[in-house]
Amino acid sequence: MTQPTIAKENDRHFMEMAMEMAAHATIETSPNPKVGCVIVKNDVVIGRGWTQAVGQAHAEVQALRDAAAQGHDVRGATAYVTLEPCSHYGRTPPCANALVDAGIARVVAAIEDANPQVAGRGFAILCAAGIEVASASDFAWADMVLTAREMNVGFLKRMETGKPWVRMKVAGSLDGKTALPSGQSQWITSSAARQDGHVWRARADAILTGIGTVLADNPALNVRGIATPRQPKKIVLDSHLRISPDAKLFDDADVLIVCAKEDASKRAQIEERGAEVLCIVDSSGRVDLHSLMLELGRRQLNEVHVEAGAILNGALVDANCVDELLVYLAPKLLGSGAGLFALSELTHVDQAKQLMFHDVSRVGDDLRVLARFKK
Ligand code: AOF
Ligand code: ZN
Repeated sequence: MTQPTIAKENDRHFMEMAMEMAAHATIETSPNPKVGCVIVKNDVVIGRGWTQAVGQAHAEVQALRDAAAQGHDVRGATAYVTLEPCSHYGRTPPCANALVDAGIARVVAAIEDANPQVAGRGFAILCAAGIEVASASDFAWADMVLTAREMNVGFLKRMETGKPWVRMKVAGSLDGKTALPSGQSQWITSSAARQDGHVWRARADAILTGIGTVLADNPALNVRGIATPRQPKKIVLDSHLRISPDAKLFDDADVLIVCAKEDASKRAQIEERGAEVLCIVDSSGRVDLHSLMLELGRRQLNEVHVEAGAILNGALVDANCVDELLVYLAPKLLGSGAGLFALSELTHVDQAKQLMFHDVSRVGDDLRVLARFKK
């Protein structure tokens, strides 16, 4: 790679614009990453683009088309992209070739694409064609690297580990209770916080829950009250296939029931409702959570949103299957009642699961905390 280590005067500004372009990409790009691109000539932006719905144009191609549609000549221009241009024939042809063919002279990309089919090959194609290439790390733009990674936290985790990014939503009183001992839980957090929860459901590729929650609440488990171009997949962990075929969640979208024990007649009833049944069992006869996550990764789910009860929450956290907690806390005390996580008992405080606060904000009357597990 030709490696200029000093950024040009407006490089940061134009990369920030490329980041803004990426923010226009919708969840319909999934499983593809959200990418933004601006093409700049003589310090003037002549093309803008962002990743379209899966199977359609990538950001670079959109930006080249935008420049062409306005009659601009992109030869000799610089392309700023939030991710390394792709090098492979996937659902669409390689963006690196499109940039070369268009006569782009310089490419500044925020980060390398962790997709093993790309992983540096996009940069190599550009360099081989004599294009000057730089990445945010060449310029020591640590903040840009973080922002670019954050945009595609699920895609990058899946590419790096084969598993989706798992975000677990919990809501409770300030003393960490989700329900009274009677089971009553409606409502502890405010409607603003519950609505905010739908925004997080909407950005996920799947919503995952346990059979306990389905039997207790009969949730629809879909996105409501906000516009979304598609509903996430619904996944229920139901070891013994106890779900009723009349459960509300079968009414729409794509449903996957994960069990640990075959039951042909129950399977047939569930399949009759248009859902899929998958048996993934571990050596102790329970759903194998790690194999499940790998399976969800194989199915190209980037982000999984968990909304479950304390038992499944605890099992997923104990198995280190969770990346992030999304916690809503109401300014109330309930005293006794169910907690947020049924974790295995520790013998020493040093064994506590370690997290870092990623974001803390107020939503309506409640507090919203995003905390990430330390790896
Ligand atoms: C880019 N620009 O805007 C995006 C990229 O099946 P395809 O052809 O759509 O390729 C998908 C892969 O392309 C995806 O896994 C990721 O590696 C890359 N995404 N690349 O140059 C873009 N969205
Ligand atoms: Zn591409």
